[in-house]
Amino acid sequence: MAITSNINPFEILNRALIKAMENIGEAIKKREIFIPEMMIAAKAMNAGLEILKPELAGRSNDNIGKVVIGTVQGDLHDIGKNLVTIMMRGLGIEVIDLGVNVSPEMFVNKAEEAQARIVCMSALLTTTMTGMKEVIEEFKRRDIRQKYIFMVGGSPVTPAFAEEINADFYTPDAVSAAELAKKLLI
Ligand code: B1M
Repeated sequence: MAITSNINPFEILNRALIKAMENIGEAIKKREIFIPEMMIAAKAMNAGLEILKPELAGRSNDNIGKVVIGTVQGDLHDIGKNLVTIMMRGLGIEVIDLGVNVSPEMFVNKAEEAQARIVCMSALLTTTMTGMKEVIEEFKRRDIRQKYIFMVGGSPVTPAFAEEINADFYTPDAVSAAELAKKLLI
């Protein structure tokens, strides 16, 4: 309905879908809703994203480079990561999406297998964001840290945290992540 009414897709995303998730976050804090409701909301959000996907992303046929992306170990939040993936693909970046709860070993193995240039990590929990450091440490242990550019994001992540864990770039949202990745790849 909003799409056929020609409402800007980014307005639909920011003012309806993301705003709704913020409300859900507030409601759970106040104990007005519980985990099952939060799961229903997340399902609805991912379904909404699927519908909005063609409107949000451009339709580039270029293939400007490879990125692997995942939500770090112990973390099941995938909506932000999915949004980053949609935006990057729209800009002609080949994105290998490793899903959620991705171990450091999996990040390394998949990045090497794909010969990716950028490793993107997402975390939504203060308890799991430290997993980003473990991923970078695993690349260092295998002596391949310098081959890759590390980008991090997710609501608890900050530029200071990115610097502390030796990531290369922090971006606050999916659009800036995709635009930066494009700049880095071309
Ligand atoms: Co969870 N959860 N959750 N949850 N959940 C939060 C994050 C929370 C803030 C809610 C709250 O208490 N107010 C809180 C975290 C508190 C904290 O750590 N500080 C929380 C908690 C506590 C939990 C559990 C521990 C609850 C429990 O079981 N007791 C549990 C943990 C499970 C686990 O992961 N092990 C849990 C579970 C869940 C569900 C499974 C029910 C569900 C997720 C389902 C799914 O993702 N498929 C869920 C949801 C939906 C949320 C909220 C409501 C919404 C998250 C979301 O999708 N937002 C969230 C409250 C909130 O955020 N206000 C909450 C929309 C999305 C577009 O935003 O992911 O931030 P976001 O992505 C943004 C940017 O951050 C950025 O781009 C996007 C915008 O363009 N971005 C990147 C993200 N990744 C990036 C990577 C980049 C660059 C930018 O570069 C690589």
